[in-house]
Amino acid sequence: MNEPITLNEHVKRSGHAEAAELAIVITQLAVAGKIIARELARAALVGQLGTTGETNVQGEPVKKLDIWANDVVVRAMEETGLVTTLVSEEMAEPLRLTKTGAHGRYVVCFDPVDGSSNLDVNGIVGTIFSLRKGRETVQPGTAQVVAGYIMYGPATLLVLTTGDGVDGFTLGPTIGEFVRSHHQIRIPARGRVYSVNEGNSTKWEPGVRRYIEYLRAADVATGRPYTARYVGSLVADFHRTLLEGGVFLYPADAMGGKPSGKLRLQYEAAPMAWLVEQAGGRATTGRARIMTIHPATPHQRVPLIIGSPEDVALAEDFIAGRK
Ligand code: AFP
Repeated sequence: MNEPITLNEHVKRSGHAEAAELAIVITQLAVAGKIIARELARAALVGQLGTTGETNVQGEPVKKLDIWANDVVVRAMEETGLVTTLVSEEMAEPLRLTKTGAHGRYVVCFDPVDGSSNLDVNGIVGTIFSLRKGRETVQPGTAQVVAGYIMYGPATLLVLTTGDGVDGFTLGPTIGEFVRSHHQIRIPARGRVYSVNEGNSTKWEPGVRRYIEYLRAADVATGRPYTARYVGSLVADFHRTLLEGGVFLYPADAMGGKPSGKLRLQYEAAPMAWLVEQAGGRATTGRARIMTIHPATPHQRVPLIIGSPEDVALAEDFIAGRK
């Protein structure tokens, strides 16, 4: 059993130079997470499921809860007085927060309800967030000062890094506080699970196809075949990979359609990349480290291979033709 410590206290004690400011922003993100968790639990009863009939900047159908949750996070960030700019999956253009004034120091990139295709089937979804300094709306993963996600599952769990390892905080439903439940998470060096949308396998490049075939082949000495797990919600698939090891892939669609994969660099791939690296893992496009990619546009997509260091290295070997 870990020492019972709240999220707020954990961040304040972190020794980070900007701990007091970061605690304000993270606490407000946590407040947004509590409000979203409550709404998810009752959405079917209050007519909040289903789509609005519109499509977002990615050309995907917009769910009612996507828009509602986006607004919750925007208002929570406005209240901090510290955030200059917001980049969200649900907003075509970055939003400048005019109320912030001279104290504004951070850009927040976020996906309010990631995995929203799971909403109508009561599946796990999450909120992903990432803080960078200044006002610039395109910055590499190495510029992050906070990255994390809130996972709305059987329990609501907030997982966070400020550059000093990865910690998880479970929302105590009766006390209404995020309390540290996972201290200094480390990803296993190697896992036994692979996670990928195999429905896309005919579109993958040959190296990715050969890698997945390798994982499926039986070989006791190397712990194969691996088991497959795929939720279709990055937060859920990443969280399992972080705790149990293995590899998650959303590769490029080499045959057209999605040459950069599907996932968004600034508010999906980069925050997960920093988290996994802080836990001892790796994140790559297959050819380049995710953390050092400079986005050309706020909503840029990127192929993602992420997880246990030995599994990700092997995937890179297959893609480079070394295996
Ligand atoms: P949605 O928010 O549209 O459900 O997309 C979720 C997501 O961005 C990410 O959370 C998943 O890992 C990935 O897409 C799943 O994509 P596929 O449905 O193409 O497998």
